[in-house]
Amino acid sequence: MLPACISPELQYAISCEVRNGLFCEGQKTLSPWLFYDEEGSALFERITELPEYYPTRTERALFERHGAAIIATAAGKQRLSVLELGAGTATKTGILLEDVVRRQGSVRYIPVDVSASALDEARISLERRLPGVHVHPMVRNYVLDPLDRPMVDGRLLALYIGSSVGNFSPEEARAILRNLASILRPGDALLLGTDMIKDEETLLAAYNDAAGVTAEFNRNVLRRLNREMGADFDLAAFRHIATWNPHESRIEMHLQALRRQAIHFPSLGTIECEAGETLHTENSYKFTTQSLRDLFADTGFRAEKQWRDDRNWFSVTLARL
Ligand code: AVI
Repeated sequence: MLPACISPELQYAISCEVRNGLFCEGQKTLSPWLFYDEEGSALFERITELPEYYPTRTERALFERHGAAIIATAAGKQRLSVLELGAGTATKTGILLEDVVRRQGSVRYIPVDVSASALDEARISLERRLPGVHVHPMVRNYVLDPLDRPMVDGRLLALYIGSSVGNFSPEEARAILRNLASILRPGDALLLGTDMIKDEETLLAAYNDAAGVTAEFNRNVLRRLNREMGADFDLAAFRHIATWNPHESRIEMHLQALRRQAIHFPSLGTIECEAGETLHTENSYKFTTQSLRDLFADTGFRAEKQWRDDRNWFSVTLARL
């Protein structure tokens, strides 16, 4: 099959990922951002509705219950603008933005994402759904590129929710928060959503759902490489694995080869996979009170207030410099 028509920049980024991650000695890896093509994003939306996948609904319930208090704490007596890292379709954010609009009549909302099309969708849908929300998208790879402080009056509230920070290594997570800290001023705040360590059974079930949606989400990365790189992965020859790594405090997702096979990439060459060998596709770090404290301390933030659900499964923390 011929590679699909995608932008040269995206083609190059995917090609670099594949060359570094699959054409290498040792553990083969693929970065989790590769999951989120159109189909992968739709599959992720389905994951968030699964009975086993508690993070999204737990965080949403925290926003529904404590949104007004979160916004009041962030704003103090000042006007608030809201910036969000990795905004995607910004569904849960709507709850907090409504709280800001209730308080001050309107709000400037700056979603930051690599995908201009996802940002455009978020802008159209939010401005239609929530009068008073004025969306000013910033197209940026917030992991690699320095952020710019947007022009705002009053305080800036930076949202990094959904435990998105958990998909980065502790070093990368620190680099992201330091990048964010560089554009914040005294009085501004960060609201960080993090999934907490809990019993292994609950953690494993969330990434091994009975309906097999997470398995489909995981395997979709191979479908994407077939379509966009012209590779010839046989999806049926890989099985989804999600395990809990207690030493690293993370769920690991892998795709395990069911038989020995060769995969051909027209522009890069051929890789071999042994039977049983895995491609490591995602880490999802889970936090403790202490590891969260360390993350803030290492990046110059001070936690001011935290909201958790009754089971202590998820936390949202408001922190300032
Ligand atoms: C987006 N991210 C926080 C999700 C997570 O839980 O790490 C991605 C995901 N992977 C499998 N299921 C959901």
